[in-house]
Amino acid sequence: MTLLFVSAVDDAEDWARELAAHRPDIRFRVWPDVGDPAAVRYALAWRPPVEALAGLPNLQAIFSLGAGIDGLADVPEALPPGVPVVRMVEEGLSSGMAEYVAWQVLDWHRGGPLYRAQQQAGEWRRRRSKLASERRVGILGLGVLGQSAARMLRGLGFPVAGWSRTPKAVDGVDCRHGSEGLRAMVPASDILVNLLPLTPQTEGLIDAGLLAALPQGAVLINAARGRHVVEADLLAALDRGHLAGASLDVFASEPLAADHPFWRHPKITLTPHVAALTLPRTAAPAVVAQIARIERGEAPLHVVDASRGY
Ligand code: NDP
Ligand code: OXD
Repeated sequence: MTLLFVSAVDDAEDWARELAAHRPDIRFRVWPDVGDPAAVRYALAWRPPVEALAGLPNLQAIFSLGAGIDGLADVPEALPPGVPVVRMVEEGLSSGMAEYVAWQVLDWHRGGPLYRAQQQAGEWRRRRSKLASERRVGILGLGVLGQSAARMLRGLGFPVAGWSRTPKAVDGVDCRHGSEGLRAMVPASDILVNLLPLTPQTEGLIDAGLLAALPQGAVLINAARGRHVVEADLLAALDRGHLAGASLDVFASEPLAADHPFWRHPKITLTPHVAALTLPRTAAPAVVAQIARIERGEAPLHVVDASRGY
């Protein structure tokens, strides 16, 4: 049985080694070296070329190399009909994202950007800081990663609210859903964290209206997808002083163009789409567990629902 690896950006050697450690019987092939097309049962893919997954008569599942499925959804013509697409859910991604969100929330909460600027200027000035319990964090998206971040922030003492499409109950989190829930949560978020999937419903959600509804001096942390944010609206909200800052890990176009105003904006902290990386060491056991489910005749977990778009 063969697993076909199709990605120009992920490390095939790492994946081959980690998968072999758990399932030495799985033949690992890297596209375009497909071998016998009839032997290919699984694909592990990110942005596959249109022809990569065609002509594989026994393909049973396509595992996304990312938690987001835009790397597959953006190339629908490459996905053979009827084959389930499975999102990546694995410990490395969940804890990586919780760490990134906690890092950024704490940095803004404790005045990191201000003290770095003071250090540059050689200025000794002590500022009063709030307690974590006085800084409200709202999370857009209460899925696998949103809940992981929420747990970490609760552990640090922040009051946390979260927003999802359907109703949820998460211990210690003020759970909201639907448009009413969004209207209630945003004005009560001193720090707003975006962990939504990119769908037609969520694209451009973070626009001038939503940003204006945040409290004066709020901060935006976007670790989901760049196209959730209307970039010009974000710049305007920062420049007129309504927002104190933004941490951005993802951008409408990546890599970010060298002349993009985000690079040198004094109120923006920028990272190059590294909030959470799929790590072969922790992700390979997750893929192997999904394959074992399929082999037992069970449906894999975290299958993308095409009608919802995530
Ligand atoms: P999940 O599918 O587990 O969670 C998505 C959450 O968003 C769910 O709570 C869902 O609601 C909610 N949601 C979806 N659509 C809507 C909507 N229209 N209105 C309100 N809520 C909505 O995804 P993950 O948590 O695993 O991943 C989230 C995203 O994080 C990924 O799609 C990807 O874009 C991004 N990501 C970024 C990384 C980085 O390094 N920057 C790394 C990994 C992921 P419900 O619970 O009701 O279904
Ligand atoms: C992902 C990502 O979706 O890295 O996994 O953004």
